[in-house]
Amino acid sequence: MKNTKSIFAVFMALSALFSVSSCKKDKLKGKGTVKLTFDSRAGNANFAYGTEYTNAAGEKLTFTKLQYYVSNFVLIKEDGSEYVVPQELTYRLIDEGVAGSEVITLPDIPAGEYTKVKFIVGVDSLRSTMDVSKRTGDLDPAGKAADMYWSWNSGYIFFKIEGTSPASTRTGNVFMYHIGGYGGYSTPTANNIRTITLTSPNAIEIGEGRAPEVHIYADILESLKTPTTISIANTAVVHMPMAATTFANNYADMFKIDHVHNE
Ligand SMILES: [Cu+2]
Repeated sequence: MKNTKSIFAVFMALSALFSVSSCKKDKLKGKGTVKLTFDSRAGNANFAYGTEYTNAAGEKLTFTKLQYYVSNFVLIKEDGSEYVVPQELTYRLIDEGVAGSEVITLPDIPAGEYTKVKFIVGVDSLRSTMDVSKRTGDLDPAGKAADMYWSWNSGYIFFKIEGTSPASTRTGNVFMYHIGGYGGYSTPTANNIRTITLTSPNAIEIGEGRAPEVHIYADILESLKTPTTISIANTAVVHMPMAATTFANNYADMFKIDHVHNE
């Protein structure tokens, strides 16, 4: 029995070696798909609704809502050359309450080894001001975006977190941070779009017959700190673009590529 097992183990190890070396010999060619997974985290822990965390201000808090927009993906190779993903494919609302919304599959990427992923948190001003017929799917204000749209100033909420905290002085101990503002209103206001460029720890190998997965960590607690520590006791509610800039600066550094599965 032991012998059979070890022979099997040797066989598995050998076949793994062979598949690795044959992969390396394969030239990346044609076009391929890449999958980006936005995995919500709370510091070093997994993020979940109903779990109690402590923010940088030392306050206990529990989340009931997490939704944010990502869009305008660009894939960058080592030499700096870029592949800009067709814009209309890129608008995605990541909703902790909707399983699968955190996985973004981008098709038809020219083959190659990519080392950076660039995107924005939010919806660019051009798309924000387009006719509603050009804002479908995750951007439909009468559909999926209904909860992420300020009808009073024609703009999307880019990032929304809500929950409860004993530190909140609001009724029901609630906190709610609704961050938006694309900077293009008739009266000047904040531009809270943030461009994020992530460097991958290993090359993302894209090509025909491959489907690499880029596993991105989104540290939600980071949106409440660095550069500015948010205290729920001081600020329990934000829902105006001007007041939201602090948060936008905070969420600008909440993402990182933790690892890549090259398959
Ligand atoms: Cu992974």
